[in-house]
Amino acid sequence: MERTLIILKPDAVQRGLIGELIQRIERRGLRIAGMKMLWVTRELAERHYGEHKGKPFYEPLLKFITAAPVVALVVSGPEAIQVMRAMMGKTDSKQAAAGTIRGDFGLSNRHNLIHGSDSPESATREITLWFADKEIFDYKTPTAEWVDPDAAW
Ligand code: D4T
Repeated sequence: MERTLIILKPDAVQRGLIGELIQRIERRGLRIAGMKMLWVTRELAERHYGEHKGKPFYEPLLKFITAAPVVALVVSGPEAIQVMRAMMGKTDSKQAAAGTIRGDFGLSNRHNLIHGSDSPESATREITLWFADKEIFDYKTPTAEWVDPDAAW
């Protein structure tokens, strides 16, 4: 079982896509283990996107992610990191395949609707950065074993 940090970015919230995007996550069979709305501070944005400091898109990216509220989720499930990355599509929404979240709703590299951790190491770091332990819930759902009988739900 894997956990990943998902952020519905300010463009998704502004465009009224919170429900649509969460519905896709639930329909896939993944479990929402934590969820909250927050207005990202400059400090949190800098810590989250630290690896991009110095790149030309860094300042515009920080300005964007702090411009309006976001919805942050911890999503769990078998291979949740890769499953979510595939559902999101390529970073540049113009290149993202139809059927993916970015490919269905986006046209921008920066305003690309959703963030998902890209590795187990990133997921651990990002979940710790965005969520307190008590905000993450470990619970069972009766349908999980019908979604994937081989997973350690
Ligand atoms: P995130 O981290 O938001 O899920 O995006 P990705 O994992 O898909 O992409 P990334 O880390 O390479 O980029 C982080 C963030 O920066 C924005 N960005 C990226 C941008 O505005 N211009 C660019 O040229 C690139 C490469 C989009 C996502």
